[in-house]
Amino acid sequence: MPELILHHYPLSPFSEKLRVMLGYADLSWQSVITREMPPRPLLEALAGGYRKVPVAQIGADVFCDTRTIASEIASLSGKPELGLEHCSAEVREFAAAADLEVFLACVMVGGTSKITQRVREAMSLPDVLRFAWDRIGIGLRAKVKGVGIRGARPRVLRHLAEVESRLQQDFLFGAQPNHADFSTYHSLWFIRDMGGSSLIDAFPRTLAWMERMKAFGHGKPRSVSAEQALEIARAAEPRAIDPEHRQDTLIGSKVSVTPTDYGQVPTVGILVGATPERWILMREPRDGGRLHVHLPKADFVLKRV
Ligand SMILES: N[C@@H](CCC(=O)N[C@@H](CS)C(=O)NCC(=O)O)C(=O)O
Repeated sequence: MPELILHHYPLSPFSEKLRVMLGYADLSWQSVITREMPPRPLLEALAGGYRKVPVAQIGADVFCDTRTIASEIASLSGKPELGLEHCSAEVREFAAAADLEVFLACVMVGGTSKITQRVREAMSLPDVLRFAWDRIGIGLRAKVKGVGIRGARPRVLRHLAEVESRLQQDFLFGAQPNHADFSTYHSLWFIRDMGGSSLIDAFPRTLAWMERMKAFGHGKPRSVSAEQALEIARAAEPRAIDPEHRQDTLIGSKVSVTPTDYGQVPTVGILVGATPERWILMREPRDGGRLHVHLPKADFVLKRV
């Protein structure tokens, strides 16, 4: 089985969600550092338009969105609790709020001078300006408006109070972590570890849980270039799709799949699979090869092209 390749960048909270998950899963993986904003031509060749990060790849199968990637990590590691499809409705609801509303609130709360300094260190001055312009554009075009600047801090504090009261055991839903712990961790990591915020200091159980999460580390990453990752995809065949996942009436049609919340850039391809949780599109990048791109159904819309 080829290793999972993660396309990510250091400051990205959703990438941290998966890096820590890979640590918990104790997996070896390959790491491709991508830019903080488009253009990312080699990643675009793989994911076909999908503009968010992280993206993962196993051979010629490309996985968009941390929910889809987490299911792959769950199967690779034999830890089903990492895949949302194996979690209860309560866990799924908690993770969904943490990954969207709380994340957007934390990004607003996290806009500290320390974050600005980190962004400045990671990029040249022209790129800092492009980055700011890019994120303003994402915000203006977003379909979810979140809680707004004034509502952000109270929303984060309400979330922290909920997390604190949940932590009667070592993890949010019991003695072992599940997907929701990782969904909750990454935004708090962003404001505390990246942004230097002291907001969490008033929540001792949450602080101790963050340390437990951090202690999982990042697994065993090995750096590869984006070119090598693309070559690995070109040299591989996408994995076979179960006949029961080839029953959708649109199988064989050209479709687009687009996020409905923010970063609404479509991925276009031939629909070759549909599971209860995901769409699978076949794409043939210009320079050869055949890829299967897996995108979640939740918070994405599929249209016939
Ligand atoms: N629902 C997505 C959210 C991913 C997301 O919002 N990622 C941020 C970075 S942490 C992003 O893509 N920002 C724009 C960019 O990097 O171009 C997931 O679970 O993967």
